[in-house]
Amino acid sequence: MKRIATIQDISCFGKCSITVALPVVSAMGVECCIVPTSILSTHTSGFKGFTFCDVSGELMPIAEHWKKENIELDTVYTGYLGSPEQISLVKKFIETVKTEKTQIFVDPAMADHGRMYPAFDGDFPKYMLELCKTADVLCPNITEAAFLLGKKFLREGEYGEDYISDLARGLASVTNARKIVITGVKYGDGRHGALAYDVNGGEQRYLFSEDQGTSFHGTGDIFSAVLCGALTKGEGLFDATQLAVDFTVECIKRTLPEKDKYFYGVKFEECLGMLTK
Ligand code: PXL
Repeated sequence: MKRIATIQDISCFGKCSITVALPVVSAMGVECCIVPTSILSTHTSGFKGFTFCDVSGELMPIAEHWKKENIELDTVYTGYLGSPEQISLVKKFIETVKTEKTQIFVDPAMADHGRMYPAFDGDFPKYMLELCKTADVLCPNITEAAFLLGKKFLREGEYGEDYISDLARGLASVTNARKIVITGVKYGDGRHGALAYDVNGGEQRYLFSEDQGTSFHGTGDIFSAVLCGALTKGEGLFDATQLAVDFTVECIKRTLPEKDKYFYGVKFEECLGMLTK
């Protein structure tokens, strides 16, 4: 069995980060070790007065213990991190636990729809970029890719294929990542998907499904978890990306009839069967 360690927050309510990574990765038949960085009462988008408890002081003791026990990881997968200090601890964690065969997968979860998430300021991308530099695989949405590169964010309707592929190429030039997937790509023609760029192979492909005309919180985390699980299992970049696109769209479709009730996160639970196959 392959093994992933995922480092993210636990949002007790809200279906994102660890509470989706663990079931998704497990459903794919990959062992998932969880390393929580913070515990929040809810995620930070759409809720007021959420609690936040930083537990990242445990990161290095966990890493040191795993190293002593020779626990080997196929992939380290990072998602939402609560502060620049947590980012720097995560870098140390990775240095401690990684071996030659460990793949580093970074989802720089920090922004969407042209805006930073509420807990972050405009300096945050510069810290996140430092973590991205340690990655083999990067999976930002369009906003995150633009902010990491200090480029102007363009909305759907304002950008074309050149803008998206320039983001991917830009990230390849400022990091060592060899696989770059940019999510949330829409051209206003009924398609919604991602650009996958295989840097070493010099090939990029757009992988699409049908746009459902709305967005839900947590779908970026679901997309990353599927992509990370599939790549860890040895799936090729383009097939892995297509699976992540299809699964995410399926989750959105399931949730649409109760759109307002589930604004905080999609009904991914009802779709997990698609991943166990
Ligand atoms: O889905 C990304 C995410 C994860 N964790 C927390 C968040 C968010 C996005 O807002 O607030 C705590």
